[in-house]
Amino acid sequence: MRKLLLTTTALAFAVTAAAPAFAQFNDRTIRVSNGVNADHPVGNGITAMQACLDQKSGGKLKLQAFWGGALGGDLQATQALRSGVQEAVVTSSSPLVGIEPALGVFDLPFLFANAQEAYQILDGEFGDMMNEKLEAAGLINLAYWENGFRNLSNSVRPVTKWEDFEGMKVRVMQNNIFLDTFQNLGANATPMAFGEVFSALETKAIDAQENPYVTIDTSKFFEVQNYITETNHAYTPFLFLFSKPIFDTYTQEEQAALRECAAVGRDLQRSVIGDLNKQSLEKIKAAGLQVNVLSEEEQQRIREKSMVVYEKHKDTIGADIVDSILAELAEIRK
Ligand code: TK8
Repeated sequence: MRKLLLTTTALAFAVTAAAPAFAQFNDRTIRVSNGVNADHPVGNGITAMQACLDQKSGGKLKLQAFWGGALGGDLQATQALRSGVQEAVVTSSSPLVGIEPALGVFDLPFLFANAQEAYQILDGEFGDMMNEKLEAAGLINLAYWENGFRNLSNSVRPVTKWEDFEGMKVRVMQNNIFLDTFQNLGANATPMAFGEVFSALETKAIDAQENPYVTIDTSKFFEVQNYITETNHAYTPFLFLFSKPIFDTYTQEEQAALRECAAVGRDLQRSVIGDLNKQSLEKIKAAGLQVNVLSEEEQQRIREKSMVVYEKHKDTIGADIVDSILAELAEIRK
């Protein structure tokens, strides 16, 4: 009897060991869209994430990236995820405040002083809490990638103090906090989807827009602008969102691989974006644009003038959310 049991166990082990490798993975094509172009640092992240998925799934989980808003803008693509007709999108948080108002906290002007603060908040309990809210809206945030600190470009005049914004037609993301931040500075702020920005700048329908240097470079905005002002007025995260209706049909192993590899892509993207922003700024200067860096005093003036936006939007975002992130930042800065 004992011999029979040993033989059976050995046989069971042999069968398991011989089971096809990656049996818990299915051949899947994962469409992931973004509004920026493939030469943006998001492209670096996608490449690193795919290499990780190849190793974990034996090549069964394949990312199919769509660039330049080919599958629609941030909000449109995100809605497609919620209805289960698209797998993933790398989107800014800002256009999604209609889905989850708490995301607006990231749009408060001058909230983060540097990227390290942002990473600590996003990758910690605060980011997890936000992810729970997103999951309740049918969205799995696999990781916080980096859009980055936003700077102004315009075609009409140098901006070296907030009064220079007076009457300037500035495109902002579809988000009332950004709208109020620029209206409060005297600008004529216009909410607009990212995909419409280049042609609006080119036709002078708008004078200005604001984005990180890598975006001003890779989306070619610098080709139709004359002035840059380094304002660092807000840090926007990218969300690597996955459709919850689709994610729930994946095996535990597939879900774990996607989460782990999105974090690998995040870390790679964050590690290169600093240098790529510097390279983009050099390219923008070489193209002949005049670059102004706001003085510390002027940044402080704009920061103080913008604080009214916190009060105006605190309740819409959630007073507990705003108080919590400000308390965490105060702790980090001690
Ligand atoms: C790209 C956008 C962009 C954002 C904006 O899809 O809309 O200005 O900064 O990166 O998400």
